[in-house]
Amino acid sequence: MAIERTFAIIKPDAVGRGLAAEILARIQKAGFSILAIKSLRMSKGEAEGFYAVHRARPFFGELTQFMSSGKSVVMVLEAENAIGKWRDTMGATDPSKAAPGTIRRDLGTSIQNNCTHGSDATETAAFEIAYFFSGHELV
Ligand code: FUP
Repeated sequence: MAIERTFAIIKPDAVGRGLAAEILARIQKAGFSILAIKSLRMSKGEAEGFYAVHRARPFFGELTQFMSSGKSVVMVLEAENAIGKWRDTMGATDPSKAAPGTIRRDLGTSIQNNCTHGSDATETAAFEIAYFFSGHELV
């Protein structure tokens, strides 16, 4: 299997609860290389652009409000099968349905406040990485 890149976020709920280091430790333990990392607070507009695919969904307003409510940590992770591997490490979107030992199950508190984001396909990973990182940050 080829080395792949995925885009990950430690969301404002997790950063606000002091869980960034715990999540970074799980990322390292799972065997990812962190190719790029930075901390930022998204504007509402940036969150809307990032989640544009969900524009028509009823939770879009609340989701983008939440994502712009505080600092996030955004990252590019590299590993074999990084996209699937990171989604497995995070667990299902709803923490109450996520498998034991996953980040969302262990640390998430609701569907919205589920601590982390991960790309769901090659094309979305490319879009999401380019949304937050320039080429010179990825060498
Ligand atoms: P995921 O790929 O697991 O992040 O899940 P989705 O792409 O389906 O949803 C994106 C984000 O929307 C989730 F992380 C949380 C939020 N969401 C809600 O707030 N309410 C919902 O009913 C579904 C998703």
